[in-house]
Amino acid sequence: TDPAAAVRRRARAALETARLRTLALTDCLDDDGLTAQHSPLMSPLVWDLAHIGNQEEIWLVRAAGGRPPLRPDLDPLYDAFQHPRAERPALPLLSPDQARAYAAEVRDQSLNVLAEAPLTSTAATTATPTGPPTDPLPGPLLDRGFVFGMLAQHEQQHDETMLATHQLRQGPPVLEAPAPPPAPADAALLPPEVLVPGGPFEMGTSTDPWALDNERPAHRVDLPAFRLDTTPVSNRAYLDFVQDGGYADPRWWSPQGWAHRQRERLEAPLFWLRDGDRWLRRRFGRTEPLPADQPVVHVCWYEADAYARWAGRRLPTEAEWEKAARHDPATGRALRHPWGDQDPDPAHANLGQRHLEPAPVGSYPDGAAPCGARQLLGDVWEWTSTGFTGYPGFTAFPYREYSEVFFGGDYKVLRGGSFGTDPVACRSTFRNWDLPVRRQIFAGFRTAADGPPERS
Ligand code: AVJ
Ligand code: FE
Repeated sequence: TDPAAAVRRRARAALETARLRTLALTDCLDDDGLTAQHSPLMSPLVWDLAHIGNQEEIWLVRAAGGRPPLRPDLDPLYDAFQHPRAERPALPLLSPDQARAYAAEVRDQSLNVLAEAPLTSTAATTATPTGPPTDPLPGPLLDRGFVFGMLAQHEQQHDETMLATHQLRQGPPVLEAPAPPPAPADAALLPPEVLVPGGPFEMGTSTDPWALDNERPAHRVDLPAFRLDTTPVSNRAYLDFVQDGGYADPRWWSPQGWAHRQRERLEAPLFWLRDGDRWLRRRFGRTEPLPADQPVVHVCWYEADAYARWAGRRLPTEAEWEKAARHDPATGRALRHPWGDQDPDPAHANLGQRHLEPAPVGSYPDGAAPCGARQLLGDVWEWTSTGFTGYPGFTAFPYREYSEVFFGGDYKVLRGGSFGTDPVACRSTFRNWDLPVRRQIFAGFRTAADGPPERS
């Protein structure tokens, strides 16, 4: 078997899967729905669509493929750093039909690059100097198909952002998906927390060919024992916090969190509605009873942090989360996914927008980690206590604006992916980040506590 052929097959499938999803998320609205701004936090969907094409042109067609530019005039319009989201509707953007045609034209070129590019390079992908986007870096970009994986992940990340835009949008539902399966019989019997014994583990990766720069390099981290919730915090548990007056008691909140709660008058997660003594939620255009056994979603970091303090616990650090999700004490190895190195399938995790909501807590026994924790991947992104920074030895690749410009700790790390995250953009090393006030992402959390002291 030819390893380059296998890379080409995987790359083509990942690009095609992403494009089908992009089109499904945009073809379901008319031109007004695509050009409107549904929230000041989000771009018009037609911006995401053309930006997906433009990034693919810049990195795949030009930088990796060495092909001439198609539409260099579009670069400034679709540069996320030149125009804040709130200002994007006023730009002279491509129309929906023009954006679709542009993305399709770029994709034709990409498939030519994929067919012709040499993919067998063994060049190290970890430590490559970063240049401006005009610098061609075809060797490292093409190594084991990295650039194809990078663009498939980029498109899927924007698809998840577009899904969040759909959730913010007012109006009748346009998205459909079957409900997730009910919780397995043992969900109610699970211990509330698992113990992760102290000791070193391998954090990050130097070998995963499609891992992004901020996941690199692999490094040893030694952690004391800790305890971690077996599952994400449920709506039922979170409602206890709400009904116990958690939003009215500054004892549970960090000073910044309390100031934010006051300023924004937060009373409950985003999209929750009180109806007498019942709680409802809005979900993709429908209003429905709050499902008590699903993970809470649409909470900001400050809310997660306050809940944890109320519960007498804390958020896990990013390193704790990754150790729980990867470390196999039987072998000492770091796994790619909690269940092992196999690609995710529907029995492992709620990923890929197969459902439009999280599955009940305790679901997916086949996806459990060696420590016994469930649903570490999929369902909801999980806030950690850690500010986003580079690992020791971090090198930006291929551009500083993917992650390096967000380092410094203002952004909090989220782990694990949501029901709206595609498997290509989800693994136990994958790092997401957002500001501690953000609630429109599909984020929940689980809590942790210091473990029992080690016996020596
Ligand atoms: C990794 C999800 C924080 O959407 O802002 C997309 C991904 N970067 N285009 C974001 C991203 C550039 C990024 N997140
Ligand atoms: Fe982007």
